[in-house]
Amino acid sequence: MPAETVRLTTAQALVRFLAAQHSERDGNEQRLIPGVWGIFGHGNVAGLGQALLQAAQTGEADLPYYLARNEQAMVHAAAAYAKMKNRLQAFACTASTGPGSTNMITGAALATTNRLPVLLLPSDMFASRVPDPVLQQLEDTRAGDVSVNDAFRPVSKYFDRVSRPEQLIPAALAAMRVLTDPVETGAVTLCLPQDVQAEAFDWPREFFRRRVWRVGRVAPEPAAVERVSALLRSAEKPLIVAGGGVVYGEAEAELRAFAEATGIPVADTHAGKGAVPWDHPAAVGGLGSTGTSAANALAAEADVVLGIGTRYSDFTTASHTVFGNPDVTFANLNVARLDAAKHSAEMLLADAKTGIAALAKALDGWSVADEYRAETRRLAEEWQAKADACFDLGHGPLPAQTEILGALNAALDDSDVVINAAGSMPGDLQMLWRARDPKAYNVEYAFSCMGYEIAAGVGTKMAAPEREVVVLVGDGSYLMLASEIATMVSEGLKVIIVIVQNHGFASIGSLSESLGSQRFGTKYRYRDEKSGLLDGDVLPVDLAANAASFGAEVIKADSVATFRDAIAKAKANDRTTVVHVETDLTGPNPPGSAWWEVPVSEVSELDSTRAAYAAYTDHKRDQRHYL
Ligand SMILES: Cc1ncc(C[n+]2csc(CCOP(=O)(O)OP(=O)(O)O)c2C)c(N)n1
Ligand SMILES: [Mg+2]
Repeated sequence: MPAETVRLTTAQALVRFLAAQHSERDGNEQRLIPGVWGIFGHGNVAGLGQALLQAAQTGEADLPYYLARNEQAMVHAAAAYAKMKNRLQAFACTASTGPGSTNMITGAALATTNRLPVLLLPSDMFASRVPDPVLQQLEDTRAGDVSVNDAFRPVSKYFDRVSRPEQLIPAALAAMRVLTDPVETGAVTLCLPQDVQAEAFDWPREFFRRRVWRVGRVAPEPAAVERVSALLRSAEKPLIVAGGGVVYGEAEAELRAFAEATGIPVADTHAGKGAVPWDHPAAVGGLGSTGTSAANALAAEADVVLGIGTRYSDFTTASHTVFGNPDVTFANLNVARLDAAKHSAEMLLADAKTGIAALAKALDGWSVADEYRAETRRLAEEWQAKADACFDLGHGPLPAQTEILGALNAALDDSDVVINAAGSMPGDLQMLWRARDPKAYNVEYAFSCMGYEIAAGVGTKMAAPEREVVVLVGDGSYLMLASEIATMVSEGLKVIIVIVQNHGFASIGSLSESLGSQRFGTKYRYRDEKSGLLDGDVLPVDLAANAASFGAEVIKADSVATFRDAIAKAKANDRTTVVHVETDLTGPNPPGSAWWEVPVSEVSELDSTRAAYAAYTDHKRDQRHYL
């Protein structure tokens, strides 16, 4: 007997399907796709747009629609949401053909590099190829089936183009499989030609049944546990590197207990911050190029490094210089073989929670020497004294950024979330921010994308309405993508946005200076007639007025004291509040203790560049392959 069918358009079928998907881990079930972000154009207004309207009006599928102002921003909002939800939920994003869709590519790359699930639904050219070329069509002369959407391929963990309605069935199922796979997850792209979206088909009803995608937990192989625990037992100066996998795997309790029992110090990456509270006896803070002196000193001597849920980004390893012991060996606990195998490590393939529990059992009764515990504490306290000094510089006439960060950190509760992505703040935050809650620190630092911050505020507040959400955004990032403040206002999302105004790029400016490039092109200034360079007067750009124009309340501050007052007012407010604070573009920066490789010109007419090149070659000598 033929299976029972229902006649729907491809878009109506997709909406019904998405509303029926769930994820489950540790017995907790939730909607996998809680809603759809979008901006309509001719590519999706009549297809997916009609399907979403019909779902809302008839109640045949529950899939709320959210209107963004920029397609890149809506993907950032989706990624931030998934990050808050430990990758168990993912938003869909629909965009029109051409620019609407290509605007999502940066968001896709961010999601994929950060291993965060987002479902992208770019509209595509007519599958029929009768209207040809339509508005915004690429017209590749070498191939009839290429569209701008092919640019999604390298930035997507799964890519498909639904050229006939029934192709949606395998494509949609594959998309859900990849979204819910902690190893594979990232941006998942289903291209939807505009005619196919509106075309009807007799769908098997079974396609729309309630589905639960089991995320599960991968248990480690006993022999691998044996090998890794033997390696740790042999260590005198072991060090844990805690990455995002600890947070996404909800393994905080296991890691804290393991660190206490064994005394192995824990350094963290951006994605792992907060898994172990900053004042835990084993905590030594951020590792690498923007790490603390405590973590970097321990890394320099460590004989065994246990990476847990980390992808060992270039920042984390200080461009392969931070682990300095000639005999250092690695053991990596990770769900992904890609990461477990890094640095020629002994691999422990498991999720962080089950993996740490297995190691704790195997190492029961074993601990590092008391002297090593004492050394860890001494280094951590030494670092915290340096951080305290950064918070209290009395710098003037404008405050230093570190003082503003210190005041903010002190004013927030443990559960309040801070968001950032690019500029000088991620480095300062990795060194200085004191987090006690793994969800309280949302710094996107795989793609470090200017423009993530405000959009991420939207997604984070949607994911955690009970938490105070604070976006830290530089003036450069603000100028790139501030438009989602309008979305916050229209959705009634209370977010605090702190605009750190320093009239340029503090980050790339100080990097430029250290590389002998004299801060060239890193200030927002009028072009000076004499020099011909952008080093004239400060521009009259008024970001506070700009933020107010979106309907947010704005408070201005120009000192640590007025900033404290502004934050107190912002916390008491019940609507989106922007705190605009002026800081010194030139720091001072917190004390660094590691390198980051940025190549310097090998030949130059400039003395500053030649000096920087000499320093660069010195550092290059410390680089290791970890074989
Ligand atoms: C989309 C994007 N473009 C360029 C960069 C390179 N970049 C990194 S930081 C930075 C300047 C950031 O300026 P601002 O937001 O004012 O922060 P500040 O450096 O002043 O703290 C630039 C251009 C980037 N990370 N992302
Ligand atoms: Mg700036």
